[in-house]
Amino acid sequence: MREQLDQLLQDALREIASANSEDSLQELRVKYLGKKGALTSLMKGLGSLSADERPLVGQMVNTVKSQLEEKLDETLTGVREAAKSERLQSERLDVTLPGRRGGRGTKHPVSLVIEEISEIFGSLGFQVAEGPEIELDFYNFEALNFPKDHPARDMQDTFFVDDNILLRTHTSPVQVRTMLKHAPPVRIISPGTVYRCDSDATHSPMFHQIEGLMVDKGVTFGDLKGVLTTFVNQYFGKGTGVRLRPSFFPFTEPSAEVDIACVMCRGTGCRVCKQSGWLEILGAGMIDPEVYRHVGYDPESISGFAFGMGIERIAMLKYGIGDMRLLFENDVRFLSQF
Ligand code: 2U9
Repeated sequence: MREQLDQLLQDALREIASANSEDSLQELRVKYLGKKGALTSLMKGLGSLSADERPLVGQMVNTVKSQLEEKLDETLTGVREAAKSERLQSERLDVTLPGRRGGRGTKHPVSLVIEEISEIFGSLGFQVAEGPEIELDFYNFEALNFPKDHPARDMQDTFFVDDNILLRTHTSPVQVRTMLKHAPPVRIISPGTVYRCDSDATHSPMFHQIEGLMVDKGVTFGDLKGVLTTFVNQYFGKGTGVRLRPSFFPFTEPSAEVDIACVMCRGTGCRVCKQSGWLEILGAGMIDPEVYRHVGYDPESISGFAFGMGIERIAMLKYGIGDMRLLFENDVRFLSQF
């Protein structure tokens, strides 16, 4: 029986040494140490031994058992380590590989409209002027001939920082600042963000405008109509109808609302133009002499016109956007279409 035990130990150790996977080691554990394994069947022969021999051989069986367990555990650890390092080798990170690029963004429709309109007025000799979004009452209201009790000056309509400082309600203060710095002739457009204390389905408290200003000797209402008609034809298509209606603004006299023939139905009447065939896109007028006094220009020797339009409205008409809120939600599924 001793010889059989010795033989079993040698065979098992040899097989364990040549095993190279967790599965084959598990099979060997079952083959030699399992309930129906080789060692268990050998132990069954213990009963046939003499009382003297039995404890000695029993001890040998235990020694062989623990030797095999130790060898199996040790080999299993080795096999696991080897598998792990092989996995790490094949999965090794190549830090020299170039990174994955993020998707390239697209220009926001509001930015696109600002660029397209600036380009057209640029070709007509207008330069882009910019200024602060947090303004003094003087540049936003006083110089533009807004009376002290004008509703636009009310807390309900304007975001005030304090009595004298506010978020600009239009980009007109840029024109005021430009005229205070430069003598005529002046030909500028001022695109930018403006703020009004107004929020519902068709009004956002933050929106964008482009205003324009042209001051020189002998500028007439005819020049105003010519410049705006050229712009409309370039931006909305050759032959787009233009119509001026009388209006009022504190900073222009006379003043006009400018309509274009509906871009959807071309004037026959539809839902977008409320069956009128016309869309209001601009406000405009000849600069009021009172504004010139505030910036030190002589209203007797020069004249000029100004106009203003809301960018969101133009973007919605140009790209057929039905809801203004889409422009401010930053949903890439919407924005990536432009
Ligand atoms: C100076 C003098 C005059 C700019 C003008 C309008 C008419 C106008 C609106 C269009 C839609 C504002 O965004 S909107 O609500 N603007 O109707 N803006 S004339 O006149 C100026 C500007 C600066 C020194």
